[in-house]
This record gives sequence, C-alpha cells and structure tokens, in this order.
Amino acid sequence: MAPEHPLFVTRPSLPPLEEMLPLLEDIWNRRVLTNDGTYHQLLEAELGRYLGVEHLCLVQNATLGLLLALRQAKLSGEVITTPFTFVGTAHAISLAGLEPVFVDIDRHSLNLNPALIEAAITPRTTAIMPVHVFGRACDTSVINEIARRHGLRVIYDAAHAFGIRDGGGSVLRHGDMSVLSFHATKVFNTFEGGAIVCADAATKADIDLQRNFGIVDEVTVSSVGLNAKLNEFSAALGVVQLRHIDDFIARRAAADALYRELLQNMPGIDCLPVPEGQSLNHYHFPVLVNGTYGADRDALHNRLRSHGIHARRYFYPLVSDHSVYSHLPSAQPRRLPVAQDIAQRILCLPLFPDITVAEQQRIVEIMAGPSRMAV
Ligand code: T4K
Repeated sequence: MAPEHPLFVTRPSLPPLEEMLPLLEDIWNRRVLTNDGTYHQLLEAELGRYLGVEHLCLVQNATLGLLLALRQAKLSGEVITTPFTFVGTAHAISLAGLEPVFVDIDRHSLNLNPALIEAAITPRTTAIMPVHVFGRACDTSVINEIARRHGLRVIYDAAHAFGIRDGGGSVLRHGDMSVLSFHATKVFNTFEGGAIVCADAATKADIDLQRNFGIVDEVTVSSVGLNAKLNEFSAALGVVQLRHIDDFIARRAAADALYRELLQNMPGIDCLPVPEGQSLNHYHFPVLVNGTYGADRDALHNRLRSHGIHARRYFYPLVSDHSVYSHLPSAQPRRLPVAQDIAQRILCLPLFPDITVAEQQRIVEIMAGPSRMAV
C-alpha cells in the first residue's frame, strides 16, 4: 500500500519561516510589491556576487527569460536545440516566432552533441540554444567555436545550472546569454522566478526595459515589451534562500553520494558518471535502467509509484515527440536515436536537501525488491 504522504521527486527547499518574517513585515510596511523594488535590487546584486557574474536581470520565470533573451538577440528563422529538455525550452523558441531544430544528444553528458550541430546549420539558422541538463555543463568551448565560425548567437538554457562552475568560473559566462530558473522545484527557488545573465551593461539595460513592457518613463514606450518582472515577495525569499544555499547544495551532495553507494552493486541501474572539471549542484538524481535490470524503466516507475514514491521520467516523452513539434523534419525519431534511447531508460529518483537516509534506503530496497516486475 502507498503511504499517506508520497515521496515526490523533489521537495522544495525553504529557509526557516522566522527569517522571512522581518522581510515580509518590511514589504507590508513599504507597500512596494513589484516593479524594481528594494528586494529585487538587493537580490540582483547578491546573486551576481554569489554566482560570479556581472550582469544579471531577474525575471518572473525561465520561460519568459528565454523568450526575452531570444527577442533581445533579434533572431529570425531556426534555432538549434536539444529534444532532451523540458518543453519550456522549445516553447520559448516557438513563442519568439522561431523554429526549433532538434539535434541529437551525447550519450554521456545527455546534452546537445556538438559533433552533430554543424550538419543541422542551414542558411536560416541564427542561434543555438543548448541546455545544461541536470546541471551538467555543455561542451561550451566547441559550441562557442561553432557559433563563432557560423556567425550564430548562443543562448544557454541554464534552468538547471544554478551555481555551476567550470575551470574558468561560472558556466553562465558562456555564450551570449544564459537563463536560470528559480521555480519551486529547482536548487535555488523563489516560488517562481529566474534570471538572464548577459555580457554587458547595455544588454542588461535593454532586457530590463523589455521585461517591463518597454516603458522608458511615464510618457515613453520604446518597444513592444513583456511583463516579466519578479515581485518583491519572491525577491525577498531569494535573499533569504541565498543565506542557506551552500548548505542546501551540500545536503544534496550527501544524498547523491549515498545513492551512488547504495546503488553501486545493483544490476541494471546505472548512475550517471560524475563529470570532470565542473562543480555539480545535484539537481535531481537520474539513473538509467539497462537490459540487465529484469524490468523496464516504466515497470520500475510503476513499482515505486505503488509504494508512494513519485520518481519522474525527466525527460520523457522527448520534446520532439509532443504533437506540437513532432511534425518538424528534425523531430523524426530516427534522427534522434540517442535521445530516444535515453528517454526510454531514464528515471529521476527523489533527491532534495532534507531527504533522509531512511527514505533513500527504502527507495533502493524497493528498487532491489525480490520480484522487480511485480507491482
Ligand atoms: N528549461 C528547462 C531545462 C527546464 O527544466 C525548465 C523547467 C524550464 C526551462 C522552464 O523554467 P520555468 O519557466 O518553470 O522557470 C517541473 C517544473 O514546473 C519546471 O519548472 C521544471 N523545468 C520541470 C523540469 O519540472 P513538472 O510539470 O514536472 O512539475 P510538477 O508540478 O509535476 O512538480 C514536480 C514534483 O515536485 C511534484 O511531483 C511535486 C513536487 N513539487 C512541485 C511543486 C511545484 C512540490 O513538492 N512543491 C511544489 O510547489 O515541471
């Protein structure tokens, strides 16, 4: 029987409520609830420092952030991206009036395979939108070199990449822009939220304008902008979350290490290798189910579900298999064999800062259960 309280793939991390209260009282007193308020400005400054980036614009969510970034880059035609991502990546491209072109992923990183990008470039291609899936950094140097050679812009969907660093600093510095998500389910959350990291002050000023309807002053609107502002409640939560983020990530790292230890001798379950030369934030704990497990991924998913454990098949179905995209030539399954294979075998186990050792042991025991096919 499933327990009364299911164990979800994630449980949002929150700071102690008492730490939020003085900030809430302050917001209540000031009556400035949104539109570039005090906490918005404070969070932009503190996040820039924490992440090690100079120009950062808070936004209401990553989907709007990606849309703003694409519009800011003034693109047309086609944008090369990965099918192994959340549907928001391709939706942002489509909402910007552009066509996503799906390119297969690399079997080890699960990111866009840079070796396949050039063959997908056409005269209509204007940009590449790679995704640092599960916070595992893309091959940024090869992607940047291809973009330079072909005069393309690069906008990274960095929704999963909060705090990730490589040898040279934040991975968010790569490309023209990077877009973070602060959704409830993410490593750093502001209930809903996100940020665009860009290269210079002029781009930031333009994005700041675009996220507020293009309003320059009381009597001047210079462009057709969006409403993509982060409100003061979310910004204040971000300020308080930031005090705890290193602890949250350290606890995620401990849970990740425990899964690796508990699963190391389980036939048919492969943990993703730890990538070299970058930090990890341990957003999700994906495993790949292979032929020796004795059951397929969906049987394991169902088995866990029947015990109240809501593991998730991120990212299945592939974005390219959704009916809104499956008609595109680049979406044909035969063109995306690696992504198709991974989407059939991936399962993200529950991982969040306050998951307990007992919860993890129980999950692994169920996975190792006597009759793996039985539900
Ligand atoms: N690009 C990429 C690569 C992304 O992964 C995402 C979002 C985006 C762009 C767009 O970012 P945003 O515009 O959202 O900022 C979830 C999230 O809603 C979505 O943000 C995220 N990626 C995606 C990977 O996961 P769902 O539909 O799977 O979420 P949901 O509601 O099923 O939640 C997952 C589990 O989390 C639930 O089983 C329960 C738990 N949960 C969830 C929420 C919202 C909680 O315990 N509390 C909560 O408040 O999409």
